[in-house]
Amino acid sequence: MKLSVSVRTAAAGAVATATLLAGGTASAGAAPAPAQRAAAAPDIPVANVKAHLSRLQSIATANGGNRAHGRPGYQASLTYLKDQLDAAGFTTRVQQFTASGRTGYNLVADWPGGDSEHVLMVGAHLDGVTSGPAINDNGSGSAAVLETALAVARTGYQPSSHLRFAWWGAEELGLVGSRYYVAQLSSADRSRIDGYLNFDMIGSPNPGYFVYDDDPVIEKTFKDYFAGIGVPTEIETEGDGRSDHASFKNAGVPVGGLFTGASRTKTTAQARKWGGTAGRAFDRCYHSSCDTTANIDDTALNRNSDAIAHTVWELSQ
Ligand code: DTR
Ligand code: ZN
Ligand code: ZN
Repeated sequence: MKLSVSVRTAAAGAVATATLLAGGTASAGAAPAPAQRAAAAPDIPVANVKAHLSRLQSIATANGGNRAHGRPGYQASLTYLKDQLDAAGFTTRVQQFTASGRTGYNLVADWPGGDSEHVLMVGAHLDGVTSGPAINDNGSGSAAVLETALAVARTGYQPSSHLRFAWWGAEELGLVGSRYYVAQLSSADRSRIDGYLNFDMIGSPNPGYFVYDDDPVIEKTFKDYFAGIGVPTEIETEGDGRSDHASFKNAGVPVGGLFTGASRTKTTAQARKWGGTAGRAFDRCYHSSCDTTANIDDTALNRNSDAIAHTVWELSQ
């Protein structure tokens, strides 16, 4: 499956429509279709994303202090998201699996409509470690993906691609939930997935702005967004194989994603371009009990949430 992009410019002005073509090839010499103005993604209210994080924090507090695989806090987190998605009109399903002797769950939410032969998937792992509420890792990605899905519903967005959102269980045990999901797909269903976008730690308190360097079309879409808001980015080099995009990449699906950093230390050069504190980890609370709602940089969460929406709209038109 190869992603390719055809960019058409409208006769009236340089409005380019980026169309994600998966596998298809435009027939040579065909008259360009009339350009349509690309629908612009809505702003994602960071207050809404933070409200989801507060709920996830409360869920952890009420369930032994964590949202880990096989624990009550994970189930309660999944129920919170599923209720929101059901109310917004998504078709949701909970996929069950076993890991380390405990039952795990993936939450998959399809937005009705779009071409079922061309699916764009957007995901984040919903589980955390047992040591704390896991708000940056990975409440941040889960909440931003949820709010992007809710924005699709709020705006009544009807893209040409079919949109599928997913929240994975047991990522911290070794990408178990996403591996299970991919393994359960028929080869036909796997080939219908044009791309998978992964968001795992996107609100780190001493943030960097990293873009996965996997599929070039997806990477460019993210990098162009950040360039458009004047934020320099770097290629993500730490995460290969360390989050759920690997489950899809290993199956030949084009992948991409964003990351704001974990336990590695921000350099002086990085602090110069991004601000924050050189010589300090991007997230000092990575996998620790202090990964709470206080462990989030609102600007990074806001920028990445808007980048997610922009890229979903851009790649699904
Ligand atoms: N979020 C971490 C996995 C991880 C560590 N570095 C990266 C870089 C890019 C994506 C993910 C990661 C975890 O779930 O433990
Ligand atoms: Zn983790
Ligand atoms: Zn993570």
